[in-house]
Amino acid sequence: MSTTSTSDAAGADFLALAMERVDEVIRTRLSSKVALVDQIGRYIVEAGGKRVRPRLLLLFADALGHEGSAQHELAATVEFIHTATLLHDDVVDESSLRRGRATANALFGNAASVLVGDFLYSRAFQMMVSVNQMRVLDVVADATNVIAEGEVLQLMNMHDPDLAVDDYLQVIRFKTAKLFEASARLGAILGKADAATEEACADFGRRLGTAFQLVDDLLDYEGCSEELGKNVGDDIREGKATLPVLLAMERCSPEEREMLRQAIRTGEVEGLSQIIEVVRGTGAIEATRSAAEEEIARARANLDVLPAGRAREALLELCIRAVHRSS
Ligand code: GRG
Repeated sequence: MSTTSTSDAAGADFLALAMERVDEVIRTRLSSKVALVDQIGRYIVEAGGKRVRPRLLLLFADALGHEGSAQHELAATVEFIHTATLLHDDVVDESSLRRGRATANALFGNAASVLVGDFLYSRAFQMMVSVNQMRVLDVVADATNVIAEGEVLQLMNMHDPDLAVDDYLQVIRFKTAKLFEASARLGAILGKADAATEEACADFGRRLGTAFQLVDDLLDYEGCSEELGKNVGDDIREGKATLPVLLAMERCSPEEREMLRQAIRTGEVEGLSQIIEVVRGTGAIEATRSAAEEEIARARANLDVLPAGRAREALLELCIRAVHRSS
C-alpha cells in the first residue's frame, strides 16, 4: 500500500471514530420524557443523513489541534440545528419524502413536526451553552438567526420568474451556507485559531455551503427520487426559481421560457417532465455544476492556512463529495 493511501485510511479512521462519539452525544441528547418528542426526534435522526456539518466542525478542530470533548458536543449541536431546519422546512414546503422516508409532517402532522423542530433547536442551545464559551454562543445564535432570515427571503422570492441571480445567491448563502460557515468557524474557535485563520476557515465553510446548495438545486432537476431520498421537481412545484431554471430561461426558446415562467408563477407542473427536459437541454445543469466547482476552488484556497495532514486531506475529500454526489 502506498504512503498516501495509508494516510488516507488513517484520516478516514480518525473521522469515523470521532463521528461515533458525535452519534453517541446525539443519542443521549435526543432523549426526552415526552414520548412524541422522543419518537419523532429518533425517526428523523435515525433516518441518517450525510452529517456533513458535524464532519466539517470536527475536521477544522482536529486540523488546529483541538483534542477535547467540546468538539463532539458542538458537532451534535450543529446537526440538531440542521435537523430542526429540515423538520420546519418540510412543513413549509409540504414535502412528503426526506432521507428516503415519509417526512415527519406526512407521518405525524405539521404541528408535531414544528414542535419537535423547536425541541431540537432549543436542545441545541442547551448543548452550546454547556461548552461555556461566549464566542460559541455568538456564532451559533447569529447563524440560526441568519438561516431564519434566509428562509423568509426565499418565501418572499417565491413565484417570481424575474428573480435576479444575486438574490437567489443571497438566499442560499443565508439558508444553507451560514450553517456550514458556523460549523467551520466553531472548529477554528475550538482550535484557538488566530483571527485570520478563523476567517479563512469560515470562508471555506461559506463557499462549501454555497456549492453544496447549488448541487442540491441541480439534483432537483438531474437526480432521481430513489437516490435523492426526496422528490425531484419539488422546487418548481413550489414556484422556487433556483439557478438551473434561471439559467435555462436565459438559454431556451421564447416558447419554452414562457412555459418555465408560467410554472414558477403558478407552481402548476402537469408538464413536469417537459420542464425538466427543457432545463436539461439548455446545459443549465452543467453550468450550475460549474458554478459550484468555481466556488469549491475558491473554498480550497483557504486550506493553505491549515497544517498539511489527515484533516486537511479529509476536507479536500469533502469538497469533491460536495460536488460529485447523487444524494
Ligand atoms: C429552526 C433555525 C431554524 C430555522 C427555520 C425552515 C428554516 C428556518 C430553514 C430551512 C433551511 C434549509 C432546510 C436549507 C436547506 C439546507 C439543505 C441543503 C438541506 C439538505 O442538507 P443535506 O443534504 O441533508 O446535508 P442530509 O439529509 O444529508 O442531512
